[in-house]
This record gives sequence, C-alpha cells and structure tokens, in this order.
Amino acid sequence: MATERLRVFSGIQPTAGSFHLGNYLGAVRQWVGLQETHDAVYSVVDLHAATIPQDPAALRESSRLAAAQLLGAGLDPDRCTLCIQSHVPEHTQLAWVINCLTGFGEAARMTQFKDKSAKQGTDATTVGLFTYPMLMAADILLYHTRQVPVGEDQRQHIELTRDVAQRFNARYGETFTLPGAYILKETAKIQDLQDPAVKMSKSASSAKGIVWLMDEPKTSAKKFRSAVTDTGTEVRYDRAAKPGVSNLLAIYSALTGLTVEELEQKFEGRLYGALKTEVADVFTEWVAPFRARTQQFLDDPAELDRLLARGAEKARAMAAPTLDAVYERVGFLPPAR
Ligand code: ATP
Ligand code: LTN
Repeated sequence: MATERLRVFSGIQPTAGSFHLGNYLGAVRQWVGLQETHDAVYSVVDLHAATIPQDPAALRESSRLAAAQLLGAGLDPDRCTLCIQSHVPEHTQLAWVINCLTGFGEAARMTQFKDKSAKQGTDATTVGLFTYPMLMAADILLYHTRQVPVGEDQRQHIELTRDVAQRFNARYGETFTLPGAYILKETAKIQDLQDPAVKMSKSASSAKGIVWLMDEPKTSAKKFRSAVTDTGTEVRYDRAAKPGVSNLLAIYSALTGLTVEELEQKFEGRLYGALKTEVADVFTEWVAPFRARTQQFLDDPAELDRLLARGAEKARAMAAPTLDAVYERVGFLPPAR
C-alpha cells in the first residue's frame, strides 16, 4: 500500500547573492535529500528579504540566483515544489491572520529580532522585521507542514509557529498541522572560519571567515587554508576545546560522507595544516559541479522563470484550500460568486 509522504517546507532568503557554506550544509543539503522521501515544498522567501532595505534590481537578481543555486544543489522541480514566496499571495494573506493571533510580547521575545534590531537601532528597524516570524509561520502552516529543515538559529521561530497553530486550533477548531524542526546535529551550526565562536552568517561573518559558494573556488580554498584553528596539535572532534578543528571536521564529514571518527583516524599523527589543506581540496572538488549547474540555470533565465511559474502554480494549489478554510473559520464573509 502506498504510504503518504510527510510534507516538508523550508525557505531561504535571497539576500546576499551567493549562498554560504552554512546555508548549504545547515539547510539546503537536507532539502535535496528530503525531496526523495518527502513531499517537499521550498521557497525563495523574497518577502522576508524585504524586511531590510533591498535594491530592487539586486533583489530580483538575487531571487533568480537563489533559485538557480537551489537547482544547482540538486533540487529537481519534478520531485519537489520550488517557488518564489511573493508569487504565492496566500503567504501574505495568512500572515495577517497569524499577526492577529500572536501576542506582542511573544513576538518581542524572538532572539533573532532582538539581535538584529539591536544592531540596526530602533529607527532603522522595520515593523516588517518584527512580524518576520509570523510570515514564516504562515509559510509553514499553509502547507500543513510536518517537518521544517533549517539550521539551529531557526528553532525558536518554529516553536512560535507551533504555539500559534495550537492557539488557532483551540480557538477555531482543528485546522493546522503542528510542524517540528528538522535539524541535523552535525551541521546545525557551521561556524565562521576566522572566529569559530560565531556562526557563519552573511551579516556577522568576517570576509575571510565566510565561504561563498559562488566565489572562485581558489578564493574559498585560501580561506580554508588560513582557517583559525586551536591550541594543541591533535586533530580531534571536541566542540568545546577545539571549536576551529571541530568545525573543519564537521564540514569535511558532511561533504564526503566520512564519519568524524574515520576522519580522526585518517589524521592521526598529522597536523592541523594537513586537515586545512584537505578540506580546501574536498570543498573545491564539491563546489565545481555545483557552480557549473547553477550557471546553466542562470544562462537560461526564461527556462528558470518557467520552472518558477510552474512551482508557484503547484504551491498555490496546495495553499489556497488552507487559506479558504482559515478565512471561513475566522469569520470573514466570503465574497458572493
Ligand atoms: P543571516 O545570518 O544574515 O540572518 P543567514 O546567513 O542565516 O542570514 P538565511 O537565509 O537566514 O541566512 O538562512 C537560510 C538557512 O540557512 C536557514 O535554514 C538557516 O538556519 C541556515 N543557516 C544559516 N547560517 C547557518 C550556519 N552557519 N550553519 C548552519 N545553518 C545555517
Ligand atoms: N527565516 C528563515 C527563512 C524562512 C523559512 C520559512 C524557513 C522563511 N520562511 C519557513 C523555514 C520555513 C531563515 O532562514 N532565516
């Protein structure tokens, strides 16, 4: 008997142009794997990107580039649904209902909002940034998502999504499916190569500590070779005592499929320099075909746009019935037909 596949949903912002290695290992790699076993819906969340100022032409270009990179990483539009968030208006429509169900204090506790708004100052912080998690909740709930593959930094937003979904269900009757975070421990948090105490991030990383997938591989290889490691000489996985070495081992392991134990054995008696050089080589080998595939999609924007239009159509067919049910339960008067 055919069993129904569990729904997964995730999104990525088209903000910096190229994805970085943390985005890939923390999230996108899982997206590619899950399309084989799950009913997967993925979105380039341009509405989320608009929570901070974006140049219009650059935002359009980044959205295409994000979609091309997702396809380059191995998403197959015949195996999953890939869309641009703003092509599916139900996201914004549901977000309003979620906004009206979320407490101000509850939203104000989101650590990502607190961090980002503290960095920008209140005057530069938009109300959009404040309501970002409620739009994310709408993204997830529209598709009756069971699992959300993301990096560790998104866990709190998924917990908020569950809370709000439960509140809606209690108030209006069973409507939403409760989602859970799908976070792989090993790659939940890829650290900055220059400062292994902080996560690799487009907003926080130093230029030399962040590996951009679309950079020339030579540039990235150099960053690996000059990664900050720890005191001592032994190549051993120990996040507390050896954060730099552990980060490199996690990256090596994720890119090759070798376990951390196998890698520790492989590097027994060898110094940190050998590890750095090999990670650089492993990355270079992995990234070349990724970049070539991404470039193929970029070279044919008409085909890319066609794929995205088909994705939006598939996504809307799933999202519209959820929104209809929500509107009906909340008590919005349906327009006469
Ligand atoms: P920023 O830190 O500037 O907000 P970002 O680099 O986290 O941006 P996003 O587009 O917000 O990028 O994240 C896309 C996905 O990548 C999310 O699932 C996020 O959890 C994951 N991710 C981002 N950085 C890392 C990291 N260093 N390690 C693991 N996963 C990560
Ligand atoms: N906030 C997420 C991006 C995002 C997302 C989502 C992730 C927007 N909507 C829905 C999972 C599910 C981030 O990566 N920073």
